[in-house]
Amino acid sequence: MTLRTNRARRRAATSCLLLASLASVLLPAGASAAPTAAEPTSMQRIVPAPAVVQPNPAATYQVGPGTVVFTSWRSPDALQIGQQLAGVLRPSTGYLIPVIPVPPVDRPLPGISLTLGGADPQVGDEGYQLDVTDRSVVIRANKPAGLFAGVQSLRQLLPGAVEARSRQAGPWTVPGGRIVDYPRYQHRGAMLDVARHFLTVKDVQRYIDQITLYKINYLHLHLTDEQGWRIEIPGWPKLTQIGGSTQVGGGPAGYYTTADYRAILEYARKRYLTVVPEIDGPAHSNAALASYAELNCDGKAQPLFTGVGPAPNGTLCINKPITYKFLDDVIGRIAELTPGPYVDVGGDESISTTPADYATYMHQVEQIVAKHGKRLMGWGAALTVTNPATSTGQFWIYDGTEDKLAQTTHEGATVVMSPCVFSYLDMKYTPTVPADPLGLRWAGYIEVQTAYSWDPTWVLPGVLDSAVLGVETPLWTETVSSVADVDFMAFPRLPAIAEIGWSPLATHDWAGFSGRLAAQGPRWDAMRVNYYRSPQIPWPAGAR
Ligand code: TNX
Repeated sequence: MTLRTNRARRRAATSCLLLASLASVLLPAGASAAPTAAEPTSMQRIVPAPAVVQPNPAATYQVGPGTVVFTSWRSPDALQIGQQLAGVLRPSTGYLIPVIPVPPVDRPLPGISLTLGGADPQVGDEGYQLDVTDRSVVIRANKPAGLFAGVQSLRQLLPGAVEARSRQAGPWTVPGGRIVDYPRYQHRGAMLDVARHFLTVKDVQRYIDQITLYKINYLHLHLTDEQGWRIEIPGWPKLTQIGGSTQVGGGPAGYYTTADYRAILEYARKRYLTVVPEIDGPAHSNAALASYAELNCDGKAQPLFTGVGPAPNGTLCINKPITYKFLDDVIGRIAELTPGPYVDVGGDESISTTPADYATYMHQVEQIVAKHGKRLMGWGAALTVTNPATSTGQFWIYDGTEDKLAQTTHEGATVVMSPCVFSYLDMKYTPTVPADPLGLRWAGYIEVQTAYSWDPTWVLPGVLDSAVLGVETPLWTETVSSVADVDFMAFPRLPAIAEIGWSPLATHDWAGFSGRLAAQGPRWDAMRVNYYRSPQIPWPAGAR
């Protein structure tokens, strides 16, 4: 990271720390209490906290050798979700767990039922009801996404060992009671930077498995930056041949072929996760400029850049028509491949572009995005110039653009909250954790309690409440180069952000959260997640 960017970012970030101190005043009582050692054993152990939980200590359902998963008749979605659940249960329990579509019944069948339709309307499209008695578990939802969410809760009601891929000792008890659950915000995102260090399709799928367990429903893929171009674009083969050849620190890297990208999209679709592809510009573009000489103002290709921070000349040439032909091809291609509503155009840290040139670039780009039928998403600065009515901004820093960003929400823009001092998963937890070289410091240290101590309603002053779509937690990968690193930086902070996005504000409570988070430890052990054993969390004895 260059000193210049680091210092500028740090200055911009610290004004946010003032807001952080407001958190204790604005959040409900209990939010700053010390962690308790009490490990929740009942239904109250789910992260993110469900909207309504009514435990029934008199009842427990036992998954046994005869347990069957029943799914709604003639619903390929329910069947698929049932098979996913059986895929979790079979290896660890050793049971057969058949998945059987059944017609509607008056009384729950003995077993686990995944039922589409007829749920309380207040649970909407992503919520669910979960009823556990001695005889049955019934998850009922209006839409498949809700059934999927209910299954994630059911997994968390079972002992963590259920996640192991080899046979474990039971019993496989589900605590009794009723849950009625639905999200507070429609957008609960995670961003993965596959440009600074490349992550394979398998690595991304592993992350998808981890984040969807916490009801994350958007995956923002940062596909291009100074150090790498990671997506194949027909007609522009050198983007991946040259731009995809390396990464931070040098050495070989990689890119997604169209088939690879489709594999990510399909894996995400089956987990009710919407992919938001990002093509950053006009800055953060050295990989493209190294691939094609004609994209440079002087017609000379940039050398590849494998350092950290901005490349010396990593900005696209604003006044060359080929820049926009290139963007039309790139954005057109990813719009064609990606089913979700957004194409993200970046727009961050354009320090070497004049405001007029920045506006010229963004105005062209927003027309290209609209032409290809998508909604523009961009880092906060982009919204200082784009049409608010057709744009979604991502708030990340107090760098002078935030007032304008907040203002645009009164003119039709929507916004997603990624405050760097709370939600940046690439920051260190403490001055010494993780050990160098992993983790950055410029936005401060983010221990788990800090990641949990904010709310989307106050983090961007002046924002229109109804324009806040939700939250997103970015993982930048300048220092992150393996799945073990990804695990360590994301867990246990990512579930904190997921809870801020999903759970009603009334459930926000540090003591409760830290206890519920502790219950995830054995689950992550079973999943072989390399999580940070934060001393702030009362992990159960025996957790590795
Ligand atoms: C700022 S957040 C950036 C990224 C870096 C990150 C490192 C944002 C929009 N820009 O390019 O990777 O800091 O923490």
